[in-house]
Amino acid sequence: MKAADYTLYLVTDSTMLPEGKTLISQLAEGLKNGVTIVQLREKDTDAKTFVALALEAKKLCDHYNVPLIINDRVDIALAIDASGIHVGQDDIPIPMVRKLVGPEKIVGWSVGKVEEVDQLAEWGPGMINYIGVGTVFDTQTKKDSKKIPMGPEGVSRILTRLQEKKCDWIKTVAIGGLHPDNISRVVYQSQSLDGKRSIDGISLVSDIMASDDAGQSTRILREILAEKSHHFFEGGAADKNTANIKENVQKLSPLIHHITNRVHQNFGANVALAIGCSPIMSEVAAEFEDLCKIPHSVLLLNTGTVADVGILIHAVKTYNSQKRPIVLDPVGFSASSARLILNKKVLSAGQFACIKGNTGEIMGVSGLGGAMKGVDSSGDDSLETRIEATQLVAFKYRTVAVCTGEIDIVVDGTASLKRPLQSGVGVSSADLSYELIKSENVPLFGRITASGCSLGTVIAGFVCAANDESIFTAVVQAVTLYKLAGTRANATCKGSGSFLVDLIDNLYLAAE
Ligand code: 3NM
Repeated sequence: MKAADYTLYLVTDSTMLPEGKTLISQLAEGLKNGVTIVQLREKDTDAKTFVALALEAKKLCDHYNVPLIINDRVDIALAIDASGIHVGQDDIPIPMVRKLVGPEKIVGWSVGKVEEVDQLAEWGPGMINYIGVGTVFDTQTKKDSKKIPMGPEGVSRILTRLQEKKCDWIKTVAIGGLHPDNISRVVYQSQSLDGKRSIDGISLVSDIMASDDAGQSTRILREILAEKSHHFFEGGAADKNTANIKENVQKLSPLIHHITNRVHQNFGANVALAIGCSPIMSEVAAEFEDLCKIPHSVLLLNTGTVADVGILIHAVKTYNSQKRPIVLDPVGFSASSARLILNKKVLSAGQFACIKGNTGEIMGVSGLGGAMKGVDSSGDDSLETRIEATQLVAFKYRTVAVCTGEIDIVVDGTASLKRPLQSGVGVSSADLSYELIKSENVPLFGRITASGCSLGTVIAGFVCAANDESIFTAVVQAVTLYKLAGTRANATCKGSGSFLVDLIDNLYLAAE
């Protein structure tokens, strides 16, 4: 048999079949339409029925020259001469499995923690062929699972450790809650930090097994997996000329849907209007779909007021599904454990065109740690550390990351939007290009409310007036414009009150 192809790994489950379908009929549809490897996973079936099913499944898999892996039951795998065996952390230990099945069979292991990678590295080559990395998202399929969803960020952590431990013999599939609405970004975001490894495929159960049309579901999955790049916009908001972004803001008047804290709402609306955009403030989930379908709409998601996380996630999914851009401002990222949990859930829920924060927030999101005093940054990190953190955020979330401070840092993590399967993206986190925006120190920014949040408003307007390829330029231009307006307001104001008014005036004038 040819070397296993892990691109689309189907795990069976006979408890979720639609009426009129059998496990074998669903499997046949899957194989006919592009499933590349199959695992028979029957948790509550007696051995005799399992063997009968396995023999039928094997006949079908052999016909398509696709490997059949048996879950858990080494005896059945051997009895029917399956291609391999898959075991979890609580099953027969891997060295015993390998001893039982011999050197030729494929051995797979479920992995959810980096320490488990250390273990397989210790065993060395010849023990495990691939790992199922999960659970990525919540899944209805494995109801008894105690695993906390790791998100694409968790998958990337596993891939990074595989690289650090030089486990080049191990293939990887991501598993858990994978469906057409999230697979593209899971592949896009799941990368080792050295840029040399992505996942080798995706593994799923319900999307095919519970489908009324398993053939069509498989074809949709294969189409998504065949795409080579990830896109933030459908159709593009504007022409490709990056020199025209500011002009496009005026021309298109983007609708900036703010989900933001109360302190920011009024000021953010005024900033949006000053630069030629239309603001709307809404936390009403029922209208998100209508809002994101309005031409040139963009979502600014500011987690400053701890809102219902379900509403935030719904907003992210809705804007992602319509391929409309989202700017995320994870305010006070780790200021309290409630905020930390909420922000992590939001980060895991979707693809962001831009993630913007102050030093404390960006340090927190990057994983390098960061001191937060309330929602204000209280770290005194060096410029090098701040750049490293911003690069990590840009890389991990494949986004344009902004770290505000005396010198603002903007990093392009979109890496030409390339979305490789089975090979790395080709650039490491430390390779990502960045721009430093130096400006006069304006302490008055810190003496009015919501000045940082309102930079998010300007970024959202500019991102929306750009297109897939020019998000980085749009963000740099937005930050530059905001800082310029601040510097000018600082020169004319009498104190913090008139600074606020002069800032609006100068945004209006600079955006013209
Ligand atoms: N293993 P669905 S999650 C079989 O985390 C299995 O190791 C998991 O089902 C793991 O595609 C899972 O329907 C179920 O979400 C995946």
